Amino acid sequence: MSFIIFIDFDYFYAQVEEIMNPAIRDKPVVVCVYSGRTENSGAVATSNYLARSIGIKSGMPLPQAMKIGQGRAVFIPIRRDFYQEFSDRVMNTISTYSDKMEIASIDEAYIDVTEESSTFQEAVELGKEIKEAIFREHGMKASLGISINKVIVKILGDMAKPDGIKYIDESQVDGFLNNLEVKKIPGVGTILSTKLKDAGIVYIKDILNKDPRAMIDILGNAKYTYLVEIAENRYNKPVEERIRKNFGRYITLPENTRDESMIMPLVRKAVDSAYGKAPGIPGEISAIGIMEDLDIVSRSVTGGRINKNSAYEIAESLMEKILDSDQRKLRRIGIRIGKITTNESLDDFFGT
Ligand code: TTP
Ligand code: CA
Repeated sequence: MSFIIFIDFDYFYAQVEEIMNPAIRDKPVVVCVYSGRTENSGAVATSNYLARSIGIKSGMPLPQAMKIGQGRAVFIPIRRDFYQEFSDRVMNTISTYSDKMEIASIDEAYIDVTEESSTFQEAVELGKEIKEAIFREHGMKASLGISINKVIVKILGDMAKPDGIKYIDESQVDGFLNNLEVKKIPGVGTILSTKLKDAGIVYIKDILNKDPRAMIDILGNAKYTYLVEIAENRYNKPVEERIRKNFGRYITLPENTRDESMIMPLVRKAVDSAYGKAPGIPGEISAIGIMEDLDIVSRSVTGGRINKNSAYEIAESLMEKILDSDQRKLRRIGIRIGKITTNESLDDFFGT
């Protein structure tokens, strides 16, 4: 049994533009890809919900969008690198909640929080914390789905839009699947769902009552297997670690505290864990304190090769510096190590 959280940033490109320029927030915002052929040729990349409510949607030709939005909508040329950088920062915040993270696209990620939560309720609390953190630290609104597999969480995340959380625990999954339309499943587009409807299939469970050969004719082997696994609640494709490696470990304290007898053992535990993941000896170590209000404070040292024995002491003194410099209680602590020297790079250095 896994606890999985899916996070999808709402109307992502357009929301980044709103965050950078709050003055446009109350207007329809349209992010445009200009093709350059003529002045207004191109298409809508995405738009905020106000723009969508008046009919301006992704993929729409620009002249049409401009006609609808004339006089009130704001049209902004796309700036992909900027959105990517913004995304990296938000993903980085999310990555502090679990080592098992799959960045699925510029604005979608799955994290497996099974190890971080002893009950489903704790996974939900963690989801709420993540949602708060990405809003607080980046001003970004996101929608979350929380459940036991990647397909269900993605569907829940879509249902949670905008700016919401939806979750269902293991005991509710059967009921959820019973009422789940096949067209809601990721990977089932409009063309396929129309074909399935013609074959008498509206709900995912309908597939189980049909002749497999007829189904495979429509779906192909792979998609048929995929849909049957979902319908029978056997789907369990793991969250694949797809993220830039940073060899950090964050731990949530049992309660918000400044009590060093509670904090320091977890600092040492985080050091153990970070060193356990690293492929060599670090030249840099950082302690991170996530405060009761989710603000983040960090201290680090760089230099030489920091072996694990000295790392405990260094990490504790860094954490003390954080506590000395700040009056707030800590909610989570983290240790991050960097500038790793691997055995291979030492071999290079000595020319062996
Ligand atoms: P989506 O996840 O499809 O949509 P969204 O984030 O804009 O809106 P929401 O999740 O609230 O429904 O797309 C993610 C980003 O990908 C989107 O912000 C812009 C980009 N994109 C394009 O550039 N062209 C497109 O045709 C689509 C659909 C998205
Ligand atoms: Ca999105």
